[in-house]
Amino acid sequence: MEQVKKQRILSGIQPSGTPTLGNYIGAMRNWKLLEDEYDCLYMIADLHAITVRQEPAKLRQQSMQLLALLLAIGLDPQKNVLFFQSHVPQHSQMAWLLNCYTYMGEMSRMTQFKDKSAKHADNINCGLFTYPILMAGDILLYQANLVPVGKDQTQHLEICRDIATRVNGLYSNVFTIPEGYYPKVGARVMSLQDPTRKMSKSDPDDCFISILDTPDTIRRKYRRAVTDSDGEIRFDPENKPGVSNLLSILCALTGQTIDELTASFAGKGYGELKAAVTDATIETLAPIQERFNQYMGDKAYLETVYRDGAARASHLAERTLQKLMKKIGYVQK
Ligand code: ATP
Ligand code: LTN
Repeated sequence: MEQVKKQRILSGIQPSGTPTLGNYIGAMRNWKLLEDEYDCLYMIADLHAITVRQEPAKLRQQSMQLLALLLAIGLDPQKNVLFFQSHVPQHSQMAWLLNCYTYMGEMSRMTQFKDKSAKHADNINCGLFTYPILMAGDILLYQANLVPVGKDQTQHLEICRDIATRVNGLYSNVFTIPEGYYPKVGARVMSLQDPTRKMSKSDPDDCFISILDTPDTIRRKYRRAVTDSDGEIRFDPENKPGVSNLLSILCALTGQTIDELTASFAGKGYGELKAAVTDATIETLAPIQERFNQYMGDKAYLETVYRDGAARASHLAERTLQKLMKKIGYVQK
């Protein structure tokens, strides 16, 4: 029987801290669901991470932890290519080329740039500005069809499609135009302290649940999570962002719908809602944490995974890079 070629998937996560429940619900856990149906590459975006200042020892540790976490959520390194972005030099090379096909005006409209430059006013570097170009290169190098990410990445995906379409228009048939792939619930988990902003791993500690938080910490963080004063459990993100965020997290973790949940909490207080979210979170994270500790204890194995990943990724990336370089007019090596 003729084998149908699987569609390609690429996604990435930055080692800029320990992943949050937002990263897990919005992106990482969906990756596991896709491994049989698609040809998947998952990258630790360590080049992106230095757009914000990182402490060297911490960056190294967070990068290894992230790899162990990808394995701990169940990603099979045979079925998925798991690699560090910095180990595949084609990412930096592609980023330069694409820089020359992207306009300043397009970049200055990016909301993540506006948010991050406000947060890091002392370090508004050029990398922060051109971040989406590096990301576009990540995706286009592998001719990815689908990019599973949280909703906060929609604008970056749009710009990636614009750049790819522009390059295809100039040189014909260089890149596959990728589509975003978003989860139905939990595509944007909000901060526990300011539920009008997304939960982010580089924010202060009490704003997020980390995948590695202990049960006590999880309990404390939810207990202190911001709600409101009207006391009614109802899904209304505009007027009740805190309560709605807790409801969406619970939905995402239990698989129940918002209607089922609000019905089951009728007449109950926020304390009960928080207790339910706490239990569901602890239950979800416990087995991941156990596997994480096992992988972290086996550095030699982690090394074989990332070396093999980089070799496989680099082979694919080189093909696209050479294709584009030839079309641009560079002398072939
Ligand atoms: P940083 O705070 O350093 O910018 P981050 O927490 O935003 O990091 P990334 O590494 O940039 O995380 O993103 C990894 C993946 O997690 C992306 O697919 C992103 O869309 C998703 N993601 C990040 N935050 C959330 C969130 N609050 N809700 C749902 N998905 C999210
Ligand atoms: N910018 C992404 C991380 C990332 C990414 C990618 C995601 C870097 N390169 C390529 C998808 C595809 C983020 O989630 N903040």
